[in-house]
Amino acid sequence: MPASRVSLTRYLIEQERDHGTIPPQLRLLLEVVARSCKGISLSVTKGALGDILGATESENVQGEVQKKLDIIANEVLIEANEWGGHLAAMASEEMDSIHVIPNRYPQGEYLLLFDPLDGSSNIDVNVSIGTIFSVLKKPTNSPAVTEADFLQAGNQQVAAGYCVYGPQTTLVLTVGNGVAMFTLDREQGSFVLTHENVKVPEDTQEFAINMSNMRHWDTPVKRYVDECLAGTEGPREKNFNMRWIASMVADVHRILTRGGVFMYPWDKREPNKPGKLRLMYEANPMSWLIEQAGGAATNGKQRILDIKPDALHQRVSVILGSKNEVDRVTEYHA
Ligand code: AHM
Ligand code: MG
Repeated sequence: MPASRVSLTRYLIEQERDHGTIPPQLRLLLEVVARSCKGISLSVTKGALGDILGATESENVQGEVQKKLDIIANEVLIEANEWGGHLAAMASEEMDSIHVIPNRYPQGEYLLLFDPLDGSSNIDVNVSIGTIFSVLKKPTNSPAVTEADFLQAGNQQVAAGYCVYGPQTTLVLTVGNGVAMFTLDREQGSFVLTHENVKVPEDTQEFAINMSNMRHWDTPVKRYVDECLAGTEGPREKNFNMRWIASMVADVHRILTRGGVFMYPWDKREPNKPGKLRLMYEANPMSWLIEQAGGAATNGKQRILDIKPDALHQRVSVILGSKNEVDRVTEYHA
């Protein structure tokens, strides 16, 4: 912990002062996202007492049944971000199409994308979940916003982060100048800077993948995991540990904290889809955070941040984390 407590607001102001990376509209945006996450965190902690558990009868654009909390979190983010004048439009994993800021409010220059509640299968079982967000700039000055404005590669992000709702509520942020972590002080109601210059170790002995899909994987992923499982007797000559939380936020948070490699690769269950995870709401923000912490992120063939999206809800294969392991899995794909 730094000697004096640095709030999120102070961090953002000092970043702007020192590096010029957070103009006032972007600061407002990040503070509003953080405030939304505080609200979502409160709902999460209420659990069965707050009527937030269980599923709804609706499905999202990907055909997944929406949980109550998916919808609540989505609404919290939309309502909080609509009126401030910092955004032109929003896009969410839980909405079919983009949400343009209504005419009654001023329109700003930023685009906000989010997975309002990541790790939905963990809500009802009281396991860590989170909110993931990504910020782009609207590419044109025209007042009309279209879906095409969102279709920018991840290397164009101006801010990205997530908030993990676990034993602690932690907000993790990059604006392109390293990664900072803020822990929610519940008594004060504020996010306090608790880690700066987060670094992912280049090497690791821990991997994260849903092993139940093993029979559907492609050869390079199978080879990599087989070699990890062979331990000291195999070509890697060391033992590996495995973790799979099924909340990307929680798996990525562990990797940012102590290293590791996370994989949700393409597999043969749905061969026409490039993967399960979404490029714009999950892979891009997480990849930028990981790279900003010295790690790497690819889809097996190319850097995720260089993928030019051709659809808002596009999916992608994801391999991210400790650099030397990501490089190895990527080489196996060559
Ligand atoms: P969600 O955004 O609907 O929660 O889905 C994404 C989640 C990721 O957080 C996690 O890595 C993955 O889905 C887990 O999938 P699986 O249940 O196939 O292991
Ligand atoms: Mg998700």
